[in-house]
Amino acid sequence: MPKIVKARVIVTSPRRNFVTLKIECDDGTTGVGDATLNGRELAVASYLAEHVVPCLIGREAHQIEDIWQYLYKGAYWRRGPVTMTAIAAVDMALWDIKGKIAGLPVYQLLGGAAREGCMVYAHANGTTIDDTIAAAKAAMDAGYLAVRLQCGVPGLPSTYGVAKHGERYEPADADLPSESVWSTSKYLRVVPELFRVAREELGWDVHLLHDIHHRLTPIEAGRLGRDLEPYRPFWLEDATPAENQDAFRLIRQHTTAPLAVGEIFNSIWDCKTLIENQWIDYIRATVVHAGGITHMRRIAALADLYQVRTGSHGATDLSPICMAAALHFGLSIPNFGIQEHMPHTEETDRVFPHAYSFANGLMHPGDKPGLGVDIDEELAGTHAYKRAFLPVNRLEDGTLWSW
Ligand code: GCO
Ligand code: MG
Repeated sequence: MPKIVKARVIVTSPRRNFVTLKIECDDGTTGVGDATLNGRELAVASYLAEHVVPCLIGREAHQIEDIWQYLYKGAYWRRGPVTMTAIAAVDMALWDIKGKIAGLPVYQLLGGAAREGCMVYAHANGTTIDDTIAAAKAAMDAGYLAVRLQCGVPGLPSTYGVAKHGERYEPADADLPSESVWSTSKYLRVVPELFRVAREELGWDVHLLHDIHHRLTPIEAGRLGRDLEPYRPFWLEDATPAENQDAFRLIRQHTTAPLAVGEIFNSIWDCKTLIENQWIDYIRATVVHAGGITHMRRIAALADLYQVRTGSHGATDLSPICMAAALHFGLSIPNFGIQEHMPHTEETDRVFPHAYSFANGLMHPGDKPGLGVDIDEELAGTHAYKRAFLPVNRLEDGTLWSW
């Protein structure tokens, strides 16, 4: 039985910050786990280094469940994004090790492939509706079967989902949080028009998604859902904040547009009421922020009882290690729905060489033993950490709003 002899935390910044846990066993096997929490990276790095790594040394690497329970129950302070991201990193690294020792890709250990690949959705962001449609066409030409549409809101200087200087979108861009301006009434006017034009220009064979990023009240979300129903959206994401899970009951009463939520959830308790009441259709929790593969399988199993499918978060602030883990997970569960895919920068891909691939709208984790992803530590060492924050959002009168 391999014993853990070393574990270290690697912080690197190939165009954006990533935190990685690397675990090493006495037989020389190593495993990697993503521990990145965008804008709060060093909190997880220090939680791991000071409070987790010392507890791992000497443990049997194969005892994934016991180690998970030890870190969860043993901390006394359960849940929360920092704790659950740290546990996720350990969990991913241990599945990676188990796969390498077994000589099998992780999805085989999870029950084998339940489908040919994981359908992924691309991002189409544009300042205008026309730009957004052009970006969606490019994604469809590249083979994507599903596309998320976000466009600028006339009258607002910047919009969620739309990069300022034509760069790839995924902010964490300033030494202190930058500020955006928001108007719900202006936003609610443009989105139905975006979807109307999209169906006209893109046809009906492509799945169209939209992310509201927690900015509406439940009744506003119900109205938007109704307005979009004729265009058959695949989902409306994060319609309203979900700390109060009951908020989704109200949205459900007003629209049949499918609802997705959960990219900021970190445990099964965050989604229990939503799932059991069938107030959502897709659960967006993901491996890195929700306790790893072990806990995500528990969430998926609960969701499956209620015909809720997965639609895991997969923005570029989640490292390629999380992407690999999400694909092994998604390939093996019965109720996979869709997976978000934003390609990483070349710099990031070089630091994290990986076996997963994209073809014909689907992604596959590859057949390398373990997760099929690694970290090039030497290269990682050349990209120094730089503090970066997510933006904050204010209404036009200065009121702080959800970003
Ligand atoms: C998404 C998300 C991201 C998040 C980001 C935060 O749907 O991809 O909403 O864009 O804002 O991952 O770190
Ligand atoms: Mg989102």
